[in-house]
Amino acid sequence: MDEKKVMLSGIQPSGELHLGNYLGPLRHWPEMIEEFDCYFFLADLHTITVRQEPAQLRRRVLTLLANYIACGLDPEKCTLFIQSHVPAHAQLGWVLDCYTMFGELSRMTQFKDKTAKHKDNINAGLFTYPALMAADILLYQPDFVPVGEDQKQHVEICRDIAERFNGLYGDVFKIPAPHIPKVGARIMSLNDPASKMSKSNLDGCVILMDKPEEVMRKFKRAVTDSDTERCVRFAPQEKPGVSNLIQIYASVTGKSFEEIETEFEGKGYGAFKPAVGEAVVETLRPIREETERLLADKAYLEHVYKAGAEKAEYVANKTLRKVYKKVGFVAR
Ligand code: ATP
Ligand code: LTN
Repeated sequence: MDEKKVMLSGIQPSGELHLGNYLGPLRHWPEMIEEFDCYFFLADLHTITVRQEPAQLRRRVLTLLANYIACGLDPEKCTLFIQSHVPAHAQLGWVLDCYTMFGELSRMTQFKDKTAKHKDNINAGLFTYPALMAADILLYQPDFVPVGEDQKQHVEICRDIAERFNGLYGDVFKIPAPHIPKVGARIMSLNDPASKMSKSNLDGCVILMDKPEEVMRKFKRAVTDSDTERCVRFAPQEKPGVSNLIQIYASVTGKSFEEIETEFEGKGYGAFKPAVGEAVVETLRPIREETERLLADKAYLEHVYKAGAEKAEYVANKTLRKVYKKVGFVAR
């Protein structure tokens, strides 16, 4: 019998992948596929909570899939799929809507942030999004859900929903734990270290597909701190800009904060910023090149997502059938 623990995560194809997405969750995924039974999906159903241009969404889904593979997610060793290809997500999503409380949804930080940003489109999907995310997770009975810090609240509400459902019907769902990396859990914007790196602030955001010149330009312009000592020291409260760069440098080189402080002792920010830029360029180069190669091979990408959907659907439907039976639906 296969005793491997199960792991699942997803990213929205709402824009191009950036360094925060990569250094936060994605970079750690390839090492997990050897050890766990892994499901990684493209959360396109979630993406339409914010208005999208259809042709661009289609393009982004394929780019994200190519990025996943280029980052080391071997489709032979894990299940890669597109959320909308597995109808069970929407089906369980509806059931869980009915076991999720208005009050708990109102407390979600992402809902508050997104409604502030998209005042002209505060739709019901944006509000009930955590119930769909709970369905995404619970269908596969995972032990862990690796995400960045900002998604922790959504994994917690997923646990609450699962416990509520299990409380009523017995042990239907495994209760999953969030898995948040120690370094890189929250990469901040390069031009505003007070807000997280995000697609919605492109200036301070390094895109995985950025050309080396572009990456270097962004790092050279990165906001550092206006303190007088101007030395490379990790102190997130006093020196948020430099500390963010240290986090990035530590993530891509594997060096500790102390080693980095020693390396740049007496050198100041002028030497540090391009060094971080160069390290990031070298990390991203093979990913960008492999993504471009894969995007030119549409037949292969199609093969990957079709095979992935089949594998995912088999597991998801098993859980969905159990849930339908528990709530009292008549089997077809
Ligand atoms: P947006 O930029 O629109 O806020 P996003 O960049 O947060 O979107 P998501 O699809 O919401 O993109 O996130 C994908 C994954 O990347 C999630 O697990 C999230 O926690 C993680 N993540 C996002 N931004 C960062 C960041 N700046 N640092 C670390 N992890 C991040
Ligand atoms: N909410 C996540 C994307 C997402 C997800 C999931 C992550 C949707 N469903 C299930 C982990 C597990 C986001 O916006 N980053």
